[in-house]
Amino acid sequence: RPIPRLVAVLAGAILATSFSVSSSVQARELSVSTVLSDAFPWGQAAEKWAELVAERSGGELTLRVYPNSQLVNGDQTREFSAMRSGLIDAAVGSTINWSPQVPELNLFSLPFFMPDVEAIDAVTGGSAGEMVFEAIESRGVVPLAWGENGFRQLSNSQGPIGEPADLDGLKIRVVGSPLFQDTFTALGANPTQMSWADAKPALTTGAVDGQENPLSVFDVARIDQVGQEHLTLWNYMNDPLVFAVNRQVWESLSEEERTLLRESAQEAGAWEIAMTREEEPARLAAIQERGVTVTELDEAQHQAFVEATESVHDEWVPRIGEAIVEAARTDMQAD
Ligand code: X2X
Repeated sequence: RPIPRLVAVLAGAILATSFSVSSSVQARELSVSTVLSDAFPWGQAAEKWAELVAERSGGELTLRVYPNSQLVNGDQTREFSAMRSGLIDAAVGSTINWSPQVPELNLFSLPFFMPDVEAIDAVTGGSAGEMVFEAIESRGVVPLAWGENGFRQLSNSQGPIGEPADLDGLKIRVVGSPLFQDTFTALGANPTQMSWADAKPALTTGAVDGQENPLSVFDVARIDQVGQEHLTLWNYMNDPLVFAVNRQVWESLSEEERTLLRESAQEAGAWEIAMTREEEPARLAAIQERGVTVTELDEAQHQAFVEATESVHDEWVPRIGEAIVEAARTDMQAD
């Protein structure tokens, strides 16, 4: 049976050729840094990305997630620099933690600037979002997609906070750029910058009185167990997450791999954003069941916080860039 045999040989040769072409770039593993583990939506976003990439590349390209800021020895504000320099291949990182190196990212930390998820979506999906991605790209890192850590709420061990005066003299743990120092100083508090790794111990010993984080973080990390009995829902800011890759790594990938990596990041991000938002009501209920008192602000109380933090806008809008802030305003109005 010479003919079928020849066909089989030819088919084999074609398969072998295409196999060697697709594996000419050897199976490759990229490191992905996150601050929070997969006990949190943030870590789950990175794991989802890894899962999709492994599946779609048939194992040719894989992502290995390193949570708890371990690739930067716990110092989350160095994650961006480590990714830029190639110490880390990729990351799913918070705008807060990257803002020391990318000042434009402080856009999201302007107090009371983006009031709800519609505003966040209008900005990340609008022209301001594009400008922010360009700002990241101009600093040697390729941004691929958005995720979300969530609206950050204020907790403390001392008493309910319903107006700026209630923050008077409270020691509040903050992270990120000096913008947070300015916000909490403007509110009359005493802010202290420290990493997430140091935050829980500092809350436990009472070295600080309070902190701010999304409900998912408060819930999963059981912040109520370290004396944080009072929670104020003030939606003062939301930190989006950004999926990104070191530029040299990006350039070393094939067009196919880049598309795969980007589309998987976009899907994982959309999935995580939806989940984070859906879970919030149940998380709030769980937190309340544990005995945490929850304060919601009425319009006048909200306005008092807005006015008390106006100086932060005056100080930071020029550093972020008037054009991006203006673009964000337009994006939110168009929404
Ligand atoms: O450190 C925090 O507060 C956290 C976990 O929310 C961030 O990384 C911004």
